[in-house]
Amino acid sequence: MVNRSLLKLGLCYIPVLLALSTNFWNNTLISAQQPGKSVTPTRVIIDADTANEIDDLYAIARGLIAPEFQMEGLTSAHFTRSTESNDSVQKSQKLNEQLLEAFGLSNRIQHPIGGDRAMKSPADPVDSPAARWIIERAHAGSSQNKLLVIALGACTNLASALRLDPTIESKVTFAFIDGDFKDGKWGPGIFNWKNDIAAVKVIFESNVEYIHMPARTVSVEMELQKVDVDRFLRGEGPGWELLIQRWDTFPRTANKPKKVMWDLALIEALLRPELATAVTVGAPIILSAEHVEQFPDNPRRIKVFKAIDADRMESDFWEAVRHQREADANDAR
Ligand SMILES: [Ca+2]
Repeated sequence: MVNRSLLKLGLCYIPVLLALSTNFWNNTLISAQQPGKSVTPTRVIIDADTANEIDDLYAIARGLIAPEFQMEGLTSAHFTRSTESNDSVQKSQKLNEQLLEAFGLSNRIQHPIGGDRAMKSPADPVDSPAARWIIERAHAGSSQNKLLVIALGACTNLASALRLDPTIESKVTFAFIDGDFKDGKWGPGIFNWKNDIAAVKVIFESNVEYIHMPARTVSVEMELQKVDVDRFLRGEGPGWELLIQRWDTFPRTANKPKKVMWDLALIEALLRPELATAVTVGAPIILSAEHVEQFPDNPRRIKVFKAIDADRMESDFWEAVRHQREADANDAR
């Protein structure tokens, strides 16, 4: 029963507040520094390889209930390294559709399917409804009202959108999770990074405003406990039940008492910058999926989270769920 209060939140924020946003990062920092002050919700598309793991669903749900986000889309990503068509994106798409349906949001949040393969090279975009939707929503804004696109899987759709229409560059902020950053040095990623290294190169070598969450040494600290999942989500409606079901039935998490919620750490860091430590550094030179060259003086500057407060992020997640539950209860009265 999230939909009614989400609708209400959406209506509260309609264009009255347009003037404020300069870019996503400054806007969010302003909100962090001035608690309680109303800020423009950021226009957001979440792009997720939802079927690959279970953390995507928890991250997406956190985004869906965030009044700071005006959700403009939930797009699907593939999760193989293949540059040949494969059905992994369809699995993510199916789960995205189930999740939106369970939260009663299917008719309100666009959910176009993403590319069905990795880019063959940085010059070869994979065209898809998701990439086209990113382009369309980017042009609905401006450099003063950017679209934030958050990649929780391979960043094929983001990079392809940028390649298909380079004029979106000043109108979007991209965020992505995987490739590592430890003790001031970049390293290769574990999964998303390798699933489309050409797409990573496109973004790192562009001038798009970019925020990076390292997985191997940073978001790995973000965990949820199954006992909390059962305690706080059971009986709270089909959307939340789907999250429990996913934990219970996914082979790598079934019967596990806790789970690293990689992707949730990125959503939390974007929503609550005070819970993460970000630095602006030179982008590395990406030589291959396995090798990067350090380039601290690279004029291409990007923001990277070098640490997170995982305990407070976990608390924030449950607080947001509780707040949503109360909003739903008020709507039901
Ligand atoms: Ca993911």
